[in-house]
Formats: sequence, structure tokens, C-alpha cells
Amino acid sequence: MMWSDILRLIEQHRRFVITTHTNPDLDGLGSELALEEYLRRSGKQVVILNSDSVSPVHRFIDRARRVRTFNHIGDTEIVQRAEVIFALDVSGGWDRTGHIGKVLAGAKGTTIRIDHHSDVTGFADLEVVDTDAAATGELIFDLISSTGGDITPTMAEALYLAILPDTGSFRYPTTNPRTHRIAARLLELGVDPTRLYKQVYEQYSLDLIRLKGRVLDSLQLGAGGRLVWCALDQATLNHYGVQAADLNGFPGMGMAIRGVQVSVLCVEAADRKVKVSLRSDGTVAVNELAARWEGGGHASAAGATIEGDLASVTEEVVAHVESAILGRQANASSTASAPRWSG
Ligand SMILES: [Mn+2]
Repeated sequence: MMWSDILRLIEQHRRFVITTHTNPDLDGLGSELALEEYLRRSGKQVVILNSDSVSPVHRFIDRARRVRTFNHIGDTEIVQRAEVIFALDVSGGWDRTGHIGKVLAGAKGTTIRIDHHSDVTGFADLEVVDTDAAATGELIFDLISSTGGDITPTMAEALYLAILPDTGSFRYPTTNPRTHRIAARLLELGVDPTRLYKQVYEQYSLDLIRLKGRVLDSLQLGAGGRLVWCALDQATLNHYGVQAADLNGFPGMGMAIRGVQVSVLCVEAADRKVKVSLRSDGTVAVNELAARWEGGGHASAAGATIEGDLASVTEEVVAHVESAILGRQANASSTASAPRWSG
């Protein structure tokens, strides 16, 4: 059983640290909070330490303020004294956890990674990576369930909030019977899906909805209508008073257009960088495209941060995605001589 080694480590130790990736999303945060509560109820000392603070739009998940933002001066000792360190929803390497990563990489405690990304890079002492899981929250549910431990209403809520966005509200291709069985169990434990949906998806400011309108208005089609893309500059974000971190849901908006297979959103960031988000209906694995720019993610949702100005990065990404879509089409419609795209 994949959890037995981890359960033994939990039994044998007292001091735990939990972390997740930079710009923590609800899967990272919900997984952390559920595991933290489980460990705390088991009499352990446990601290959640993330490099980035919880975005204002996600704060509702942590009313008790258990998630802490890592501070080198104050918190390095906590990491060094930890006997077991959990990295949840983290792929790629310690750097994906942000500036805490340097301390984690040199930590004495046993490191455990629990994740569902398809990135093959291993970096923790113990790794549970299940790419069939729709969210890391599913794996944390499994872990806690396998101990026979109680899942309290707050843990159930955290886990439901972890699973909801990572499945695109139970519609992405990764959504599987297990996802629904877990969700059903969480509802039995008291989760209110109507209230949580409202909290996650219906708390926008008027300005953000207006920015959405502006983005919808500027969508462009490519690859014969199979690609939709948009570039968003910092001046526009400033005009609407919206932070790049609050653009959840924007990358996938164009997927609602008939015939679209891939959606690209390029957002101008600081230091001459562009944050690129990719969404796919499953025909093109966008994490493979993102890998070209050292990005990553899932087959249907991926991203990368690319150096350069907005216009040239957008042009490069759009051209690359177009050729991937068209190359794929050529592969499908002819035999061995078709040009093969790989990236
Ligand atoms: Mn996730």
C-alpha cells in the first residue's frame, strides 16, 4: 500500500512542516489545511509554511489563519528542526516551492512529496505521485482515510475546495469515478457545494467582470479556429485595478467557443517577463507545449513564464501552438510521411 511508509513516518515523529508551490492555489492550500488538521489532531507539532502569502481571493479557505508565509529569519529554524516535511501539489523541483525551497533542499528531516502532476522529476526522499488523481486533495483524502482517522467538517471542506478547481468543477478529463466517490463522501461529511461554489467562483469585483469583458472582446482565433488567444498588458490590468494573480478562469474563457481546442492567455508581468497560460480540450497536451519554455502543468491546463516583451512572446507562443495543432492534424490525416511535431 502506497501510504504505509508515510504512515510509519507520521507515527514515529513529532515535528512536521507542510508546504506547497508558489502562488498557492486551492488544491495546494486545501491539501495543506486538511493534512495539518489531521496531524494536529494526532498530537503532532505542525506548521504550514509557504513562500507566497495566500491571495486575498483564497483567504476564505483559511479563516483560522493556519497558513503562514515563510520568513527566512524567523522560520528557517522551524524547517531545520522538522523531522518530516511534506511538499504538496509540487512538481519539478524544490525551486517550485519558492524561496523556502533552498532551506527545504538542505533540510535534515525526511521530505515527502505528494502530487498529481505528470512531471517526472523526483526530488523528495519519498514520493507519491499519482497522475490519475484529479487533485492532490484526492490523495490527501486517501492518506487520511487509510489511517482510519476522522475527517472533520473543516477537513472535508478544505479537501472539497482542493478538488473543485483542479477538476474544473468536475468536468476536466482527469475527473474520474474516484473523484466523485470522494466528493460524495465529503458531502456526507457536511460540505455545502452551493456555498463553496459561490465562494470560489462568484466573488468577483465589478472591475474584474469588466476586465473579463475587455478580454473577451479582444480574443483572436488561429489555427483555422482551433486556437483562441489574447495578450493582456500591465497598463490594462492597472486600469481595471486587477492583479495578475486574480485572473483565475480567464485562460479558459475562450474554450467556450465552438471548434476551439487550445486557449492561450499571455499576461505581461514585471521584469520583462510574460506569464503564459494554456488550456486544452484534451486533443493537445499543453503541458508538453509548456515544457518548451520550462513550464509545466497538466495535459489540459499548463503554464510557463517566458522572458521577453509581451508582443514577441505572444507571437512566439501563438506560432508554436498553431504549428502543434496543425502538425497534429497533419499526423492524424496522413500516414508515415507526415511532419511530426515534437516539443
Ligand atoms: Mn493540483
